[in-house]
Amino acid sequence: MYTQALDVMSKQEIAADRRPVRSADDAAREAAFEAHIADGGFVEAKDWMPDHYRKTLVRQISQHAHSEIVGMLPEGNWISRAPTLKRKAILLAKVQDEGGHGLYLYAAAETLGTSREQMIEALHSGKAKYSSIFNYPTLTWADVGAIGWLVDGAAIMNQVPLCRCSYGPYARAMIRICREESFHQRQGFDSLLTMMTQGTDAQRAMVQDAVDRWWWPSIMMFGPPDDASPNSEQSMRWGIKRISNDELRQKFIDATAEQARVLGVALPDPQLTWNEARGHWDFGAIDWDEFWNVVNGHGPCNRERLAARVKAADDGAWVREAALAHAAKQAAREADALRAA
Ligand code: BYC
Repeated sequence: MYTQALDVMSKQEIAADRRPVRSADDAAREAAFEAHIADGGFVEAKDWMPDHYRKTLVRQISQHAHSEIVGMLPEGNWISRAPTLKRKAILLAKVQDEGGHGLYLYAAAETLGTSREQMIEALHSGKAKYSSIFNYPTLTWADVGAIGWLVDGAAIMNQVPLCRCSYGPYARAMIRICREESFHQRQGFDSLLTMMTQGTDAQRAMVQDAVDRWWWPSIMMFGPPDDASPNSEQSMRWGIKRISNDELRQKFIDATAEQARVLGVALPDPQLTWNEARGHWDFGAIDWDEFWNVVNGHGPCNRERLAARVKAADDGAWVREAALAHAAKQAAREADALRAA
């Protein structure tokens, strides 16, 4: 049996995991696994895999699932206040999509031997992380557009390479998710463009204010710089991550700087300039203290977000209990019918 541990490995465990393997059989399996991955091969749920590969995937996929579910909250806050029926229908569909993404991802993580309950418990107890970005508040309607444009835009940049992740169930979930994320990004851009081109001065100022607040947190979504990213080297070697945090961040900034021009908004970075020699946009220093502060639970909305998830789980407990009782009754009835036949 594989271990079902959800916890991130401690440094000692990781070191232990990398000690010379115990038996010749294990060594051969590990070598075959590494060669299969190096050859571009995929891994399926029933295949043998090193324990650390399994744990890394459970960590990343469950955190990704939590991000989708917690990510419903900032935008959900605006469903009842959307300015038109069209925008309300779009927002409802988007938030519902995020819930669906969470479910695909929890299901993908379950194929690795962890349970939904374990993952939810890790989120509620604060043991598991979720994306830093969802700990910022949505103060105006323009924040909904800015989330679509910037947050979903960053998410797509990060998630398209995950469609080629070496773990098959995660890669397949990501293909479907990315299709929907691209609609999410476009609706955000469209909403902001409408306000910028057809709106009032006050609406244009509201868009600029939202962009000012979401820009830096969005580029932090890609995670710490490569030289401060403890998981990257191994995850890249195992084909879990295909492109590094910094490379993805640069690709996102390059694409977004051009889109900002079309929108007519300024990105809040005086050092953002096109570098002809590099063929990329240069950008200013990221405030990594702010990032770690938010990741470690001290962002503007961390408490509120977690409390909302815990309350939703508590409020929904009776539904889960009723569904289980109903399923047990039905199973008993079917067993009786079988015995009688
Ligand atoms: N926020 O070694 P690193 C969405 C943690 S949902 C919080 O580089 P890794 C959407 C990291 O977990 C988008 N924590 O890690 C939904 C690690 O801590 P642990 C969510 C972060 O895993 C609704 C430590 O920092 N996307 O789009 O190699 C509405 C060191 O980092 C963050 C995903 O989850 C962060 N931003 O790389 C709208 C994508 N960044 O776990 C939109 C899948 C880093 O060692 N995940 N940390 O304690 C990934 O691609 C990778 O996990 C990351 C980090 C690039 C995020």
